[in-house]
Amino acid sequence: MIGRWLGAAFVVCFVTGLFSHTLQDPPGWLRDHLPSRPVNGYRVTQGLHVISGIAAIPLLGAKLWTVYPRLFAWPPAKSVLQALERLGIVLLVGSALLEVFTGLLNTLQWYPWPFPFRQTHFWLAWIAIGGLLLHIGAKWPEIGANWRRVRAEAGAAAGSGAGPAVVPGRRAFLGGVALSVLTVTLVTAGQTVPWLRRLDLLAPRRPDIGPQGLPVNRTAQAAGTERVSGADWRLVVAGPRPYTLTLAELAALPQHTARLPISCVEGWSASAQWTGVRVRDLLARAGADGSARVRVVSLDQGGAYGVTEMEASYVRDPLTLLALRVNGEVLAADHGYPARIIAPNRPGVLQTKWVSRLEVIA
Ligand SMILES: Nc1nc2c(c(=O)[nH]1)N[C@H]1C(S)=C(S)[C@@H](COP(=O)(O)O)O[C@H]1N2
Ligand SMILES: [Mo]
Repeated sequence: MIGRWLGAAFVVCFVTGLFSHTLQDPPGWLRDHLPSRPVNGYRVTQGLHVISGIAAIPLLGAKLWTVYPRLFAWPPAKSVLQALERLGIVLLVGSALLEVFTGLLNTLQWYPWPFPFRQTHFWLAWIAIGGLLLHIGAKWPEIGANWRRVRAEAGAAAGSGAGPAVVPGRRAFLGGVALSVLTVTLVTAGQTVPWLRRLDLLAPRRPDIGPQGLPVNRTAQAAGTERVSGADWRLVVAGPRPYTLTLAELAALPQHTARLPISCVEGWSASAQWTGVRVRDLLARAGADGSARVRVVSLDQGGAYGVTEMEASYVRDPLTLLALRVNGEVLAADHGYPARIIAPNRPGVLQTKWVSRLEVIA
């Protein structure tokens, strides 16, 4: 039973994680097919990713608790085949523990290790899922026998009028696990699910706390952009017909408003009303055609997300803006003053703040 719950959590986590990884780092052949709709797609998938990952922690603990004496069985293996199977379990348990541990610490933006988080988390996921498939394959005969036994017992019990045989403590244990999963979910899911917001006690973010009612991951101070002057700032659009705009000129172009979420890979998300110039209008003016991709360069030079690339489907989307305002106000320094990218169905890390340059990629 625990195995089935845990398996479900792992599968949801794996599929949503692959989606997130693909949006952030698309392989060449997928680049032109990334979906810019539904607007809240990434908000939902990444919310599910972090919710199922957190739920997997008590489930993994419970699963290990039910089997741990067998992890240390002696002699370790009676045959080569069994030795291989047990080696697979070492990989599965090790990668699964490391995976939920690194994922949880990433939601806290805490990286107390020397390796890169994203690549490690990605490859561990493949090892864990591969190990899980091998494990289910190796145990398939036992799983089948167990199901047949349970069904036969239930049938016999129905015939005799007695209840099914219950291992003492089983119900209490399962109830305890279910309660743990429910609790950790309810006190963290509010970082993305609006109607659970009031219960959001343990998540590192409340999506409504921050300047202009939105959280901030990288502050202007950390990025060294807190004193950018709107009078001196210029937007350079590089393409077949490059040009430069002042902030006043940018603000004088046709403005559009869209309600779009920031959906951080760490699991929090928040929607806001953004106003600014369509990226496709800015690029068309530079002579780009409808298949253009764009490199977005920020004044934030120290961090990992100072330069990002935007695929053609987002560039074309009329909701993709170089935003100057949020909820009617000029962007706060922490939200990317004077201009930031906001696009639908996209990871927060790519919603580049403090933009200074857009370059059409040939
Ligand atoms: N230049 C720059 N833009 C950035 C980042 C960054 O580190 N540098 N962080 C991104 C991340 S991880 C997120 S989730 C969003 C958050 O936007 P907000 O701070 O306005 O809520 O900004 C993105 N834009
Ligand atoms: Mo983020």
